[in-house]
Amino acid sequence: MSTPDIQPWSRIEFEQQLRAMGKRYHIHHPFNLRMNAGACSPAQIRGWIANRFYYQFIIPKKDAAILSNCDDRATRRLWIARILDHDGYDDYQGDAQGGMEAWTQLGEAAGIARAELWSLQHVVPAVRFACDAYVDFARRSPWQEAVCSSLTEMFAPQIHKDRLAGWPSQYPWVEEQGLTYFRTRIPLAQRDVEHGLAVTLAYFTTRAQQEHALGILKFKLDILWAMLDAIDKAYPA
Ligand code: AHQ
Repeated sequence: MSTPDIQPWSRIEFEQQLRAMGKRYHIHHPFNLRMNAGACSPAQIRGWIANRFYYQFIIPKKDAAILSNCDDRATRRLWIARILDHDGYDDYQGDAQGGMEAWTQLGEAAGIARAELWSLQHVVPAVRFACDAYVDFARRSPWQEAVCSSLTEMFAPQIHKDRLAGWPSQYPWVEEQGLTYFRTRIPLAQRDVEHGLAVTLAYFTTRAQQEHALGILKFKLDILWAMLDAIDKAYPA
């Protein structure tokens, strides 16, 4: 007897299911909880900045992989903004400097020189593997699946707001202008999630496809979680 076709979730239910995955977001990781409580040492903050730089470093490659797989011009016209947001555009000054430049300023504000950060010398193996797995997923997956994996940013505004609220008093030794990245990322994340959700809710339509989308999001949540596992182990004090 064939299994009864399970009804697909409505778009509202599907979005609720996606958002319920937030319980696995790395905002709940012990390292992030300690960071948010002001309990990280300067070495742990610097280690986190230097390792998370590699994630920022691969994002443009990940997004270029999605573009290279995408045959829909309207999507590419929107998606290309993500690369410019990170690599910069026009005169590369002010907000046009790009997220990687802002993250470099975060490093300098915490005492990590530009050349040291960009050397990637501090990136621990498991962070590199997790980030490279994200790029590889984007290269080999249908572009809509890779778009779905970016939806971990549904939960990102809060994690940036926590840093903006906490770091000035918890980590006063990090110069204030270093926090620019967190401030500028919030509206960009909200814009990107709006587009990513529209693609995801429209593409995954059967119940099996919707469950597959949850699995894709779990994969990406695990990437973020594994990065903090590795950073936590590499910087115990
Ligand atoms: O700074 C982040 C960023 O630019 C992105 C792009 C997006 C993607 O395409 O997967 N995800 C993401 C995230 C950024 N910051 C992370 C953080 O904790 O600061 C969160 C991360 C995400 O939630 O996926």
